[in-house]
Amino acid sequence: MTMKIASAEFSRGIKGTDAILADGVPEVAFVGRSNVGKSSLINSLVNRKDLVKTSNLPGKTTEINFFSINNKKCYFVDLPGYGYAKRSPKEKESIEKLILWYLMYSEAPIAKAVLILDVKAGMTDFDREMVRVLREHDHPLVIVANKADKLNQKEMSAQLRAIKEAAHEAVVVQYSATTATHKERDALLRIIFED
Ligand SMILES: Nc1nc2c(ncn2[C@@H]2O[C@H](COP(=O)(O)OP(=O)(O)O)[C@@H](O)[C@H]2O)c(=O)[nH]1
Ligand SMILES: [Mg+2]
Repeated sequence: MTMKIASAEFSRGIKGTDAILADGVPEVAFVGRSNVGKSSLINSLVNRKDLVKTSNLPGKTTEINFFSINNKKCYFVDLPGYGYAKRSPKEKESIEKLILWYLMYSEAPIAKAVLILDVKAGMTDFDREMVRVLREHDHPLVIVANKADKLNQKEMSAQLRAIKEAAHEAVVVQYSATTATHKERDALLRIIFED
């Protein structure tokens, strides 16, 4: 698959079955709790400030948003963020259901699932559930421990160890969507696009 990202554009937002899922384009799925920096991470990877809307008001997106990378060499798929405290229980449930539907039943050709965490907060219960579901459905997983700029090296290694253990030794990469250099970004892209 692609590694150098030459173009990125919004394709479509979906709330359930849609023809885009069957067009044969491999998908890189970005999942994570609301406010962990998922949108910022995608913007950092495609080297754009505002491809994906970021906000200090978390939890606004309730659709699965598809972004075409290099004219449909692959899609970056931005899933709605879960765990936003101010949502009603009913809204929370419908978002979790949408995410689980996409990962379990949509038959999307998921080449890689990128689980984003706030490294300071670590793994939540639904993050653990995500890891379990991704494993069960053989979706290759990489965990991005984002907001690495917030911890010193000692705190970082303790958090990374705890995350790795909770995620049954999954691949965990530390990252900062705010401060990543081009070199760090390319290193993460290489991991995302490797088989
Ligand atoms: N310090 C720091 N803040 C970040 C980082 N990534 C995102 N943020 C901030 O976290 C907040 C939520 O980011 P956003 O990308 O909208 O999160 P999303 O809800 O997961 O899509 C925003 O205020 C971002 O500026 C990071 O790596 N370091
Ligand atoms: Mg977002």
